[in-house]
Order: sequence, then structure tokens, then C-alpha cells
Amino acid sequence: MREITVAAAQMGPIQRAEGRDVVVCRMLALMDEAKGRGADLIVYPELALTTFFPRWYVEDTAQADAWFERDMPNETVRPLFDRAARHQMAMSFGYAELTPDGHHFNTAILTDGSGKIVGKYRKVHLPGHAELDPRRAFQHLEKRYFEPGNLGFPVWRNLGGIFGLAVCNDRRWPETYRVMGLQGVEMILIGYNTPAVNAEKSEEGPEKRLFHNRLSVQAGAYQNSCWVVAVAKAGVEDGFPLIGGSLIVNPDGEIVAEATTEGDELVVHACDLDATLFGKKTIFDFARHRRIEHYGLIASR
Ligand code: ING
Repeated sequence: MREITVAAAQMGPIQRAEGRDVVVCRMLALMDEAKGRGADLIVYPELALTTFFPRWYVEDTAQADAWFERDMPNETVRPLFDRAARHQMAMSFGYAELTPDGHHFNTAILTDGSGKIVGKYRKVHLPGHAELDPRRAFQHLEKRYFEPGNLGFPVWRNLGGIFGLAVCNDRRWPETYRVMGLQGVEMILIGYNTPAVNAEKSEEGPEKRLFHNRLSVQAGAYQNSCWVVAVAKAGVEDGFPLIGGSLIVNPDGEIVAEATTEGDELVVHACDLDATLFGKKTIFDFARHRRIEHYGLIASR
């Protein structure tokens, strides 16, 4: 039994005018509540420090750099790292990363129980578009503000298990889970900011978005016999609704815990990493069952 008590820290909306200091205070409150509920790990959403700014078109992208972090940790998030170390709690959160040599990524990090960063991931699957699209009900300019991730899909040993990270749209792509599954991943942490309506198909509303959220995460967990923790930034940001639905899925693909609100909400579950072993040794024993001589198209087209 290798039990990790996980707190999925769903966050409500962050308005464009809201400062990072206010956001960090909300994150600290969630972390203290998580400590009170015995959490070993807290998972925050994608782009947890700012509003989902890819909805805003900015002609000169240098002006968008205000939404990016140049160093990690930095003085804005230092209180989070200090509190996590005091609580001996590992944490994961997403942020917009601006590297010293000028590259922009939609990034997530993972720390160990002492507040040390042990893993970093840069979002590979960027949805949306790069130029202003007036036909859309709202913009989704991730291809304008970010470059595709250049770190692949790594996994890291942490908290006695094997952990991986992904960001938002990545969770819709089976390749994301399988590349980590082939590295023995036991728990994948995913933050997301998902518009509640489809900008190109207005009849597709939150129910369908929540269905696809569950479907993608449950499939990824089951087909790779691993835990998946998916955490929303939810609610209405400057008039634009995002879905909630943060959830924890077990290696059998079952939802064991799910958010019920669209605000700051902790979803806690004790996850036994040994529950991944049966699937990895039987139905999803990749070495025994996969036939890679037939899979070439997946990585060649
Ligand atoms: N958001 C959305 C997501 O993948 C999206 C974008 C929604 C794409 C629905 C396709 C369908 O959850 C981010 N940030 O990727």
C-alpha cells in the first residue's frame, strides 16, 4: 500500500484585473485546508496565477509578457513554496513561462515535500489559433502566445511513486498518457482552463464539455492503469465561462472524487499507487501485449 492523499485544488475565476498577490492568497488558503485534510500533494490548475489571457487578442505580443513568469520560484510565488515546505506538502501548478532566451511556454511544475522543484513540463498540444479570428464567439490564442513544449512527456520519481504532468488540451490526446504510461507512470497531474461553450459551435455547452472532460481523463487513466488528477480553473472570467468538474480517476478508470462547484474547491482522495500494479501486470502489460510493428503511423504522420 503506497497511499498518497491528493488534494485537487480547483480554483474559481481570476478576473483580468486581479493581481497575483490576491491569487496566491487564495492558493495558500486552499493549501492550508489541504493540510487540515491530511494531503501529501496539492494540485492547482493550468495558468493558476492569472486569468486565462489567451482569450484576449494583443497586437504586440511583448505586451502579453506581463502575464508570464521569468523566474520560478519568484517573489510572487515564494509564499507558496515556503508554506508547502512548512506543511511538507508536494505541489503542482501551471503558469506562463518566459525563458531567459525569450521563449514562451504554457508550463507546469511539480515539487517534492520540501518545496524543491523536481519536475517541469511544457504543454505540447496547443489548441486554438495564432491570429485574431473575428468569426469566433471568443478568441483562444494559445498558438499566438505559446510555443509547443520542447521537453516531451517526462516522468519523475517523487513521494514514493512515478509522477507525470500534462496541461489541459494534452488530456484529449491518447499519446500524452501512453508516452508516460510506457515510462511506468502511476499518477498524472493535469490542470485545465476549459471554456464552457465551444467558440465555433455555440450549441455545444457545458454538459458536453464536462462529458468530454470525464471521457478523456477516464480513458487515459484506464488505458495506462494510472491515477489521473485533473483540476479546473472554473467560473466566469470577465464574462467568459469556464467549466469546473475537477476530478480524480483511479487506475480502473473510475471517478473517485469530483468537484460540485465552480469556485475554489478542494477535492481530496487517498490514492493507493499500488492500485496501478494489477493493470500494468495484466491487461495493460505493454511488454507482453503491444505490437509496435503496426503502430508506425502514430509517430510518422
Ligand atoms: N482549453 C481547452 C481544452 O482543451 C478546448 C480548449 C476545449 C479545445 C474544448 C477543444 C475542445 O480543454 C485549453 N486551455 O486547452
